[in-house]
Amino acid sequence: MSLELPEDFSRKLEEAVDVLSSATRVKVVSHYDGDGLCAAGILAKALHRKGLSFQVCTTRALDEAFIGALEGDEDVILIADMGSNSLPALEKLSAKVIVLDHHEPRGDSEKIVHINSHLHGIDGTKGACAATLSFTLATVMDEENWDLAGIALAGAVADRQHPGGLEGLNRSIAKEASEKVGMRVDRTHTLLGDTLAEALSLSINPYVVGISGNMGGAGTFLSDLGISPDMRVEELEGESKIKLISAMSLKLLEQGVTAEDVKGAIEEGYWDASRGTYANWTAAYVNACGRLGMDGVGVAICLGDPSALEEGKRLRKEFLGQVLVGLKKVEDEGAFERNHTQFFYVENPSFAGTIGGVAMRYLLNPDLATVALSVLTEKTRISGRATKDLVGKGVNLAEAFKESAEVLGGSGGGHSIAAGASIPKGKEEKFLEYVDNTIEVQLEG
Ligand SMILES: [Mn+2]
Repeated sequence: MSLELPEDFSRKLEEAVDVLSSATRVKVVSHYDGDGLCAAGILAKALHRKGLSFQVCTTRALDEAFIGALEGDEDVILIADMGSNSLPALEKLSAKVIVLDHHEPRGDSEKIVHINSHLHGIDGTKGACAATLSFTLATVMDEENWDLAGIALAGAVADRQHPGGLEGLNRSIAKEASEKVGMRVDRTHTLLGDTLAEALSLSINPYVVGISGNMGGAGTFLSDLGISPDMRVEELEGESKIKLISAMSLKLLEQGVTAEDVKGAIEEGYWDASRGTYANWTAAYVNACGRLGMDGVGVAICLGDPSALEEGKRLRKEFLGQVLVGLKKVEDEGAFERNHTQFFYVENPSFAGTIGGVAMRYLLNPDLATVALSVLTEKTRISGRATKDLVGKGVNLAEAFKESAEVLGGSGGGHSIAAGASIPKGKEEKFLEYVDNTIEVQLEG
């Protein structure tokens, strides 16, 4: 018994397995973010188990230059978390190309084995990510790969597809994995760290003013509740746990956070029995690796390397430390507001998406889309986040970013709720104006 999938989706996966079974050398290309690295780890493990010769590489962007450089000895190129918007360029490669993507595709291809959740009625913002698509392919290759279900869901968590509960393919995997490999879906708090004070001070989901990024503040908050700041996180149980979560929720309400995000202090947890850890924790470590440019460590964690896991724990603290500095700046200085958007600047573009998403939920105006800009040497990288509410009213950030960036000679895309763009430096003002106007049109439509 395997996953029940739409017939056209199953056919595509079979086609990909056929291509892989006759491959001599495979190149796996994936995105550097948490989901992309989990996808790479799953594909690497599955290819290794098949005894295939392969190489893994990760990238920030799948641009023309990068695609050109893919031409090599490999006869199969397997691209995850990207590719659906680069099909014409990928068609020029001499190798057989397989694409596993969950971003809204611009088209389809005859020549490429193009697997995109959107083409099979599965929403790529909530119902499927690159890691769950890669995992699905891996299970079609071999049932043995079901033990990688925790890595698949770590990808979904890294892409933040889980708040409010899993849907679509993600949910089917969790359900089936509970029978096959003992996965357990429960509810857990989001605190992760050695001591409670440390875990609270590193917390960004939720971001609690006066506590997040503030070890002293976190310690006082705990002491005032009669809980020892030095208590180990795993010892937090019973009454202390209820007391702490209630007090945090109260602080979030005072902070003006929406009821839905207040609930975010408790989230769905996916216990990965094959590894003895929560997929949510794996996601946190792997995500940090990618954000700090240590992509290889992230993939190694997915492959089960214990020393990589230790390194991932250290990198998570470093990553959050930097993200919290950016968030404190937003907390102190706020954002610039336009009619439908609010924007601010972030130095490091690798942190912009995280800072934008957290700032929108816990610090800024929830009625406006959030745009974080990073001005680099030649171009400006932009990351945007919308709320579910805005998307429900017609906002599609991917389209707004794509259209606005292309007019200015840049590029953009992503999802309706989270998008990215790259534009020539100096065109920021124009871009912000176009995005604001486009959203206005979307809201009227
Ligand atoms: Mn992804």
